[in-house]
Amino acid sequence: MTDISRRRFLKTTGYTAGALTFHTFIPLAHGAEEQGNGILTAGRMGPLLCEVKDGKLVASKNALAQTMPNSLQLTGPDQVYTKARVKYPMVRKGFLANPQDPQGRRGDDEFVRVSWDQAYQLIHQQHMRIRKEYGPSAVFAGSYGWRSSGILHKAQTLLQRYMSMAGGYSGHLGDYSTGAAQVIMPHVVGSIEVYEQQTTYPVILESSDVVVLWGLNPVNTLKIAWTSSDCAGLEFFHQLKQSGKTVIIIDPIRSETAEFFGDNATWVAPHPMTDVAMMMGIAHILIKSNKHNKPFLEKYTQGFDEFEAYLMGEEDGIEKNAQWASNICGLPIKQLRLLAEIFSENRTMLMSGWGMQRQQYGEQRHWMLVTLAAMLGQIGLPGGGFGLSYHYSNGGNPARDAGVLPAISASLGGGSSAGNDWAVSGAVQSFPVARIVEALENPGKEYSHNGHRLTFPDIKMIWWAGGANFTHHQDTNRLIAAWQKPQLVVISEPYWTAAAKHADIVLPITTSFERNDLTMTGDYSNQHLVPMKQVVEPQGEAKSDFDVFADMAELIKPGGHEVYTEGKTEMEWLYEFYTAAQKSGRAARVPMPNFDTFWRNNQLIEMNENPKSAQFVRYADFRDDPVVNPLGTPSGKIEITSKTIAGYQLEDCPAHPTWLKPDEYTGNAQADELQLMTAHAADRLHSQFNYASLREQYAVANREPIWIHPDDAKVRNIADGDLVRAYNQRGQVLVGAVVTNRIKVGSVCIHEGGWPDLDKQSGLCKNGAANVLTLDIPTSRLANGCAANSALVKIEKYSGEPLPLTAFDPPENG
Ligand SMILES: Nc1nc2c(c(=O)[nH]1)N[C@H]1C(S)=C(S)[C@@H](COP(=O)(O)OP(=O)(O)OC[C@H]3O[C@@H](n4cnc5c(=O)[nH]c(N)nc54)[C@H](O)[C@@H]3O)O[C@H]1N2
Ligand SMILES: Nc1nc2c(c(=O)[nH]1)N[C@H]1C(S)=C(S)[C@@H](COP(=O)(O)OP(=O)(O)OC[C@H]3O[C@@H](n4cnc5c(=O)[nH]c(N)nc54)[C@H](O)[C@@H]3O)O[C@H]1N2
Ligand SMILES: [Mo]
Repeated sequence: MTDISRRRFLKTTGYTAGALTFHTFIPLAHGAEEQGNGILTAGRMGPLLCEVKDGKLVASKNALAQTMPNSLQLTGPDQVYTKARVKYPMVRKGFLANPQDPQGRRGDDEFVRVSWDQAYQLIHQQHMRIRKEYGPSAVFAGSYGWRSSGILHKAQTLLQRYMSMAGGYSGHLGDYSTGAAQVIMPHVVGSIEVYEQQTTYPVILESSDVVVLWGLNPVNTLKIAWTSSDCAGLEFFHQLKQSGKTVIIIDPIRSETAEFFGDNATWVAPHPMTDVAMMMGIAHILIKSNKHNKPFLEKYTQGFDEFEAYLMGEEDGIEKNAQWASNICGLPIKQLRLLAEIFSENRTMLMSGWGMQRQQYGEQRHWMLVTLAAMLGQIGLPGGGFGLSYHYSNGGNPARDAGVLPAISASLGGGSSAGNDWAVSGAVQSFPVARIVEALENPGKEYSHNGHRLTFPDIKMIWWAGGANFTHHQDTNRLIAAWQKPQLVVISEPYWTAAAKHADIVLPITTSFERNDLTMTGDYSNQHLVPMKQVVEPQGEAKSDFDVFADMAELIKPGGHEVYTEGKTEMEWLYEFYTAAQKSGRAARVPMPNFDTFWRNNQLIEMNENPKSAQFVRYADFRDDPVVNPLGTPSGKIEITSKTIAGYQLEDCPAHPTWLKPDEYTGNAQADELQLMTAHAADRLHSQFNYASLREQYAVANREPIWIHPDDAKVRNIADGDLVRAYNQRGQVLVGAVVTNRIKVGSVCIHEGGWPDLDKQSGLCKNGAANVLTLDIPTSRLANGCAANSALVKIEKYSGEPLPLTAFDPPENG
């Protein structure tokens, strides 16, 4: 594991200095003949074939040929038929009794079934009252989350479209995924980096000697994509394994990816939250051995000298040498030396995930990673440099020449808009998404964000559609307290999530299997256009978000329904979107049948390969001529020191990459405290499918698993399979012990996404939701990103009452 040696590197990875392996990436097959076997639709996990018997969905599976299995593709029937479905509109009893001045507490009250009309009227009256009394900024419709795939049934956009019609709303900035990276990267390299086409997978297979997976678990995270997966990323990692290239995995957890690579990769396990120190140690070694690329730094970067002075201790008297780094990250000096040597002597691609920037001072991670890559001098060369999206939405799959679908827009009249959901907003005011509880607690408070002074709105109403904020947000107990403040909370959901159970009004929404839609696959590749066909009838009284908000629009003003829908039915919208794609397809020479034929065919359309796109190398233009092709930074170069950030004068984000000691990490833990990691799970998409039968494969003692190192388990007398209580000053959860060498000693992991299920008496979470324990702080006042992976916990064998799990039970009468 951590104890790597030169010999082991050579032996296990077939590494020979300067060796080149040539591989051509083979695109996946169409799988067209299989499509006869079922109804074709799609989800985040890719195009799906659905088997229906007697009007019931009995199985879902991959519709594209694939080498790597994807468990999430099997969840179709569970998604439709789980007992956790919301069947009818429901209202909290204390709210229904007096909507203007509700009694009882959200989360503790009973629910009462009402008709759709009653629910609509209740929401409309209170919404209009609140809007009139407090203005549009009092209505929060940011509604972050991973609603289902599709270009019409986009929950947030549809909510915001309705709210725009009603006169505006408060929205959000950024996301939970890359909150820190997407704000710091524009200062450093002039673009957000995290959602952009990477140097392609074929180029990596052709040209990289060494591939470093720095906090990257693609075997899990490539099971899904934001649009719908084109499934090329998993295939790429399969081929990378076959290629015999040197693969180094830097992660406190021996992840599913590390298991998959087995002897074909080397696992290096630093302490969590210490990568910046580790990278600085490597940087120091490079300078001392004169292996940093001075001509590159001179020509393409700004402010290396200041950084070097800091590294050498001229700023603070502390030299960031290998010994210093080793003390912090827990890796032997000789390993840091070996990494410095391997990185600098070979064509090396530093691929990085995002878990390590979802931490306090998360901005520093990728800033330092880019700095290290700049010192290696390979940015812009085929197969070298760094990449921040290889593990996400198939970021290295080459772009196709495609007919591209537009999508419904949040603004009226515009009809449709292509592009990024996160950016769409008719918001009158917005705040960084992960600061929601801080906002609820502090209406009107000023705070700084990316150099600006902003003010939190005074939120009186929340409508959430398409997100699971009770699982995704940190410090659940603090959230529950703040959640009592608004006068009205509405949740649109297919399922009785914890957020639904803490709402005033819950509306039953269809799953993607119960409505018609369209999607592209591949956020960057646009590889396929897929019909998302309705597979079964809606369950209970479920309606689509589109129908719900169209109905609500009619109450704003007579004729509002027509305005909202622009007079088009579901199928008429799809026809229009498809026709627009057909038009752009014509320009790209993609043959596309007319809509009726396409819809009847029950087949996806594969877009044309483009040999030039397949050879895309990120930053090649910049490297070629930095004067003609400057970066979008003030200097046009890579900013290792940023005058802009220096000007913000932030203690928690200084002018160049800096090692900042986190509040809660192994370096300041008490003897009995452990670092909590909350990685993304293999068999879930966040909280989605926690109710599914896949859970039987990972739950331990019917709770979320907690990974514990044998040494940490032994001193606490915990055995594999035991029920364990994990706790800190913020809360406590019941989890099942997985005692394993696959995690760094001193750390534990509870995967994010378990549904909160708090026991009414003790407050103990019976399902083991990680965020009951996490810290709700901003990464820094530069980005205000989510810092979920920053928490210390204690654990003990559980000896109390065995509490029954109720996470997936609907409320009574539900
Ligand atoms: N501790 C910790 N916390 C984290 C993270 C972490 O690493 N650690 N990661 C963070 C990250 S990166 C993210 S992106 C967030 C994810 O947070 P979310 O995106 O909020 O998580 P999901 O569970 O995917 O929630 C989607 C919700 O939408 C509902 N839904 C699906 N389709 C529809 C639809 O058509 N209409 C409506 N109305 N609802 C629908 C689903 O039932 C589900 O409840 O979590 C964040 N939280
Ligand atoms: N199956 C599945 N796929 C998903 C998701 C899902 O929930 N399930 N979520 C999707 C979403 S919204 C997102 S944002 C992405 C998330 O993608 P990421 O943010 O990259 O995923 P994580 O699992 O949080 O972290 C990746 C790896 O980083 C490691 N890590 C954590 N802290 C540190 C650290 O301090 N140092 C180092 N070196 N490594 C560390 C973790 O152990 C983990 O193996 O995944 C997407 N894909
Ligand atoms: Mo995310």
